[in-house]
Amino acid sequence: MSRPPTQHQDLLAWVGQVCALCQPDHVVWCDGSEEEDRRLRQVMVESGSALRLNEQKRPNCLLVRSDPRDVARVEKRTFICSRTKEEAGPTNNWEDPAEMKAKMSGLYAGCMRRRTMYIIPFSMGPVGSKIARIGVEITDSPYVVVNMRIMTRIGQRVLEVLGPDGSYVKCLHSVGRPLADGDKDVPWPCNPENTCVAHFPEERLIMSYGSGYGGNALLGKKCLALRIASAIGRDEGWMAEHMLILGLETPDGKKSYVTAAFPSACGKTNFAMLVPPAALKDYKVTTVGDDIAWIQPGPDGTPRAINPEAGWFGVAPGTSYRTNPNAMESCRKDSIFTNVALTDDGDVWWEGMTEEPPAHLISWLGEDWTPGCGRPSSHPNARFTAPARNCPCIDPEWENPHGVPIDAIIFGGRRMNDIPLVFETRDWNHGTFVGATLASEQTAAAEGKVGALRRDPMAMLPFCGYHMGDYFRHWLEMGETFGAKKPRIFHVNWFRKDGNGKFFWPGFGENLRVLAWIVARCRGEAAGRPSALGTMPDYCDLPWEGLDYPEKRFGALMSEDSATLAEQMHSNDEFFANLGGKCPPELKAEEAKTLEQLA
Ligand code: TSX
Ligand code: MN
Repeated sequence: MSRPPTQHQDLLAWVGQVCALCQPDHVVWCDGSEEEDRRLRQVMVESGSALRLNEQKRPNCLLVRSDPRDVARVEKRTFICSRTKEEAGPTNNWEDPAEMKAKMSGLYAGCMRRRTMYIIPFSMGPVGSKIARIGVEITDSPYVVVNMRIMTRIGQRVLEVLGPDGSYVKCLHSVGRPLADGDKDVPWPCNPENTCVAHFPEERLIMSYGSGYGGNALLGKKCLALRIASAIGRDEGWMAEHMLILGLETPDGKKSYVTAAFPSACGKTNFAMLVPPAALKDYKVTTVGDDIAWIQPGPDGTPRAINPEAGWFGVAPGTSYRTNPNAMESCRKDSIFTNVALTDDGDVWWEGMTEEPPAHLISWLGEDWTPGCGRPSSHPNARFTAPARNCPCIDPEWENPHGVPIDAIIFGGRRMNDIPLVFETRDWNHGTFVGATLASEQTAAAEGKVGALRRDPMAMLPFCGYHMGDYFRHWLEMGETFGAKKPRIFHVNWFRKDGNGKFFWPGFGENLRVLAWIVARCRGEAAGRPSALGTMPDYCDLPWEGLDYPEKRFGALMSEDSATLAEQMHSNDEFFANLGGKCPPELKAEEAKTLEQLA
């Protein structure tokens, strides 16, 4: 083992225990240097785990193909191991912490034999920020190290902030594929039969085994920054949310920041990096984050948000220069591509990247691919890992250690039939109710029926580290903490369809018109009309320069059908009842108030 670069006794003791348990051949403390990154990329290329892409077309980029059985987060094998089942709540898998640790220790025993163990100190949030948190991930996957280097801040500078006795989250990860003497390794080692991702919120500990993919393996993201951080936030009076953060500068030079939570497949990264339409180019959109927001009250109560991450781990299919040029530029260099297709000239391609597919590709499975062959070239959950600093619209304040002030929180869903383009909620409690009842129509048949409404409160269903009822209670309490400075809460729906099955709203850059109204409302500069759902813009309240959108069509897009919406309200009852006694009565009261308005 190289000499430990820290005096932190608790960390050294934990590393010692993990070494004894996992029995790696080598131990490397990651310093975060470029030299280390080059070396690890070389290791992956030489072992056949990664391909170097064309240096002219994609400088400093790798292509990795996972085992086809290891392509997504494993929700069924994700556990919240709080002391009691009651604390984890009915929407999480729970296992007794002692039993889970015993089970995982059995799996970890000797699992790193003939492998190298990497110790990655990382900061979620700008290094040294009071809002940031430190984690240390121990892993046997070089893929995890090179990804963590993009997605978080890693290395020696983090150990310096941690000092001899700072607190940190222990993150243990193994691909779960021990090698016996003489065994040849595979390009993507994993263990799908025994995959398990366990969280111990009381101990601030994460244990992950068997998967090398995304949220199962890059433990700073969903595991630390959402599941563990949500529990820390509850205890300490702040919020860890599954939200993008963006800045809007209006033509008068004023700047506002908003956060937004959307369930999957609603184009969250696209919205975070929205490009205003040409006729409205005096508006400027900048990005602070595309996935996670940590929001804390500043000294005067103002909610201030940081992005705990340092990169985008974005879904590649569907991303193009038309849908998201900023994401395309972000992954032009210094990026890692997972499960996308390889072009004949050493570049990448995925479904939706260009209108015309190349005549020949090597698919994510490593097989020859041609346009008519009937299989997708990339896995639908294929990803790019790209540094946020590469993003042309990155916000100048994105690394401000104090965060950015938040004026509005936006919830959104994919709702074909019932919900208007935008409304402002009545107040914080009503906004919490709207977030708590967030739902979206399914686009993939992976789980359940396409088109079915899937509930995803605050887009946090798979990411809340404790009881969802307690989480709603925490939201209501945060309203009091923020007091007069509390953000306004809005709901948007880009996906309503007309009688002909056509999308009412052009979406993408045109969403700026909605964002402009939201920000103007926060500044007291925009009118609105009361409705059953909240406050809505009239046609004349949105900027229409450069878009020929008929006023009548807008009327239909904004219409509310009382009967349909009332039925929707009643379908909340079952969900709330599922939370046992823990659904705050305030939320039921908001439902009753809305029903009254609809009557
Ligand atoms: O990301 C999307 N956004 C947000 C952009 C800032 N998508 C992509 C689907 C989610 C993964 C959208 N799709 C949006 C949207 O606002 N709206 C739609 C629906 C839509 C799709 C195509 C067209 C219009 C609307 N029109 C044409 O393709 C010409
Ligand atoms: Mn996400």
